[in-house]
Amino acid sequence: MDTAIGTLAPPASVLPNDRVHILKQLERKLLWLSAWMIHNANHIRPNRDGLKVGGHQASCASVISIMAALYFEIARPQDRIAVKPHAGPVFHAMNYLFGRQTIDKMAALRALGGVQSYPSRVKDGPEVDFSTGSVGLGVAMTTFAALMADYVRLHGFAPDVPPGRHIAIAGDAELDEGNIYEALLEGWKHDVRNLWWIVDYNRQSLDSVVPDRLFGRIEGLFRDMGWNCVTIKYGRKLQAAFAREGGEALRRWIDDCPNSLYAALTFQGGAAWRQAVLADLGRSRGARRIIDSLSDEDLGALMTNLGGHDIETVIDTLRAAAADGDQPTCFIAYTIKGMGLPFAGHKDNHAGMMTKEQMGGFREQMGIRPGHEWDRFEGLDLPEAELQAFLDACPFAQKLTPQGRKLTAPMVSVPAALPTPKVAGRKVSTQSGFGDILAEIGRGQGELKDLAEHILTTSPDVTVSTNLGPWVNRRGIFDRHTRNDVFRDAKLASAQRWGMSPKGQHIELGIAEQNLFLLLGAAGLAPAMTGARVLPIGTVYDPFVNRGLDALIYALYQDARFLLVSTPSGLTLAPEGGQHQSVNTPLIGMAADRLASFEPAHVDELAVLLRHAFETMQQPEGSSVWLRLSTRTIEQPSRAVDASAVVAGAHWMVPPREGARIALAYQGPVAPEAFAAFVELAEEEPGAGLLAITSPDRLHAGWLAAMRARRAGERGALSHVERVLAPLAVGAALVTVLDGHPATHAWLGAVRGQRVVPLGPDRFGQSGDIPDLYREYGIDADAILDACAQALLAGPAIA
Ligand SMILES: Cc1ncc(C[n+]2csc(CCOP(=O)(O)OP(=O)(O)O)c2C)c(N)n1
Ligand SMILES: [Mg+2]
Repeated sequence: MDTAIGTLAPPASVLPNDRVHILKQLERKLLWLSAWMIHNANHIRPNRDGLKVGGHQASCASVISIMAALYFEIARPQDRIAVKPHAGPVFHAMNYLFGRQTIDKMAALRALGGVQSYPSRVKDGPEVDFSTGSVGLGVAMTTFAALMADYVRLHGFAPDVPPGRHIAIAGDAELDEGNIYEALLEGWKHDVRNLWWIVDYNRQSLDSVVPDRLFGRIEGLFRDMGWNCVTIKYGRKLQAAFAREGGEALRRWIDDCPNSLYAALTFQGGAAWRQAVLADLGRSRGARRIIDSLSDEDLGALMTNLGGHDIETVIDTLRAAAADGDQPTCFIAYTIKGMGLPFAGHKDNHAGMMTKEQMGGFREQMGIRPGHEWDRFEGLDLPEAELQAFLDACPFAQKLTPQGRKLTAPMVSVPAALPTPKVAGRKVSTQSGFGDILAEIGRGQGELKDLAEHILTTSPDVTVSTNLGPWVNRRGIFDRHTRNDVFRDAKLASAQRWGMSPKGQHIELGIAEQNLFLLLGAAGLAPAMTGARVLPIGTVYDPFVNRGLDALIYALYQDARFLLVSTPSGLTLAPEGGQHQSVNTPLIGMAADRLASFEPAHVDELAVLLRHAFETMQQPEGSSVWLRLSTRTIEQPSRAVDASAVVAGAHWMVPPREGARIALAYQGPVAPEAFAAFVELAEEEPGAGLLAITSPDRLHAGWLAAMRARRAGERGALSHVERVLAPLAVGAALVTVLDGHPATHAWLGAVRGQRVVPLGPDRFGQSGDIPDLYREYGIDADAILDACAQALLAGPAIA
């Protein structure tokens, strides 16, 4: 029997009707507030610089029902959620409804002190679990956070914190980022659990509508990686229509409709839908009945009733998945970009914004009085008390209560000095020194026990070649399942004894450097995410820091705390050639915020810095640490180093005389060349100094800070580098050398007016041995001496 579509009973939902009604009211509120926040920033707030402020009303609109379903019904306080960057305003509106976001901050969206354009843990506050912005990274990060949650649980850290689910709300175009697939593969290897990715499948990216055939492929990829894949395609109105005579033809028509046509018809509205559908299905009596029974407006509403906009369907689907177990699950929720707004479906709507007139119409449609745009419950048809009671009862509302908010983990004690191998007089590399110290910590004896238990190491398939092997032999590889070392069981000789167990402390990764940094990011956030202190150490070849750079910066942006050990580095890798010889990494270390970068030359300095790293990673005002190491063995001095100077970035091997005309400064494994040159230099210039630079980054940061402090009136502020260089005459020469880009040191001339001659490779490397390459790139002893002579001869003129 024929019935009008509106009277057809849609499929049963588990939600009572009054609850659905409240949810729909709150959805309206989220849609309004997110659009208004962006409108206010662009059209109402004074604009002083003429710059477009921006914001993404369409991206917000497409994900309203998904986020409402998640945050109002499904999410629990212990869940950790990454929100697609362009839905930031929806997220802030949600928190506002929960009573933990202010109007002032929302009114200042994208302005200084306001909520950030994209959710930021550090700047927006603890309600943000994962910062997002560089698309793809926030999604992939949830995989590693899920892995870390298992790690923490299986090690018995933070037993009082209930295990949660890790959830990413992803834009569909995020799935174009390669790092997503790297993470999928790695997640499969580690058998990650309790992970959901909910894809806002609006089939639109920034520029355009995405190709139709793409998603079939992507779904297959997820399944191949052991994920469950659930498509949330049609809403309940459409499902009801499909159940009618002719409904199947209608379903086929929509299924076959190209993404771009569907988007265009959505934008055009009901009359266009009627024309297009009838052109194909006009001869199907049933389909015709369905369509003819509807007004243009109702037909438009029916044809755009996709699953991702039907909150009941979304909730039912997520609930069912939650009950189904802990298998990673990808939800492909069909949506329309800009749903409910005038530019819904238009391919150019990514940065599209409603005009003032459109916004006025939208305000009226939402029942909001002028002047009441920010009122929490304005325009909703329910009593405030009822809405408030609903919000208070949402499980997620407990997230930021005094009990639920901001987990912190106890500090791990670090001994006053780390066990340091007796190396004086021997030829040793900083890389092997690192391996030895870590292996010794790995014994976990006495005061090292606490430290040993909380270190987590990881490496993208360079565990052995970065000297982590001995540590791993002692502490084992982490795996959710115990797996024996087959070689060991068969009594086959191997230096690596790699049994895997839930108690292991090394996470072995495949060769995907972005995954390394995402894992370091997740592990480095473990105190806040899980209440457990983990001291993560990641090793990677220095040049391949570049390969994971965006993920490194992403981890730092969130203030994750970890130790990065990059080794080997530079031309010193001689026979390996230009692709392996890093040149730019010291400059990255200087420019990266929340990362203190060091390059020790000798093992005693390394031991000081390693200890410092374990301390500063845990300090609220500390940072992550990067140690650039080398496989070049060099003779180790017998001396007592000044630990504070090593940490501050430089110490004199040979202090200059007061008023010296020249000093030679070296960094890292070129120390022997600097020493040799210095012996000859000192014969000519007895007052010359020899400076060991352990961190151009710390020197530079300290210098900037001192200058800022002096400008702020703190006249006595003085930085380490200013003190170190003070004995040199004004205008004295400073010849600097490192196995890295010379710009790393060139700025030193600005500190006290020294004439710097900076040496270091500034071109791609090539295969060779150290003598040839150091000569070719001008960092051998002869080149250093030539530079000294040039500097001295030039006198006060330009060297
Ligand atoms: C790494 C990176 N590249 C480019 C951008 C610029 N960008 C921002 S959003 C976007 C497209 C997003 O499309 P989608 O993920 O489908 O989100 P939607 O707005 O459709 O929900 C692009 C290319 C970015 N933020 N990050
Ligand atoms: Mg999209």
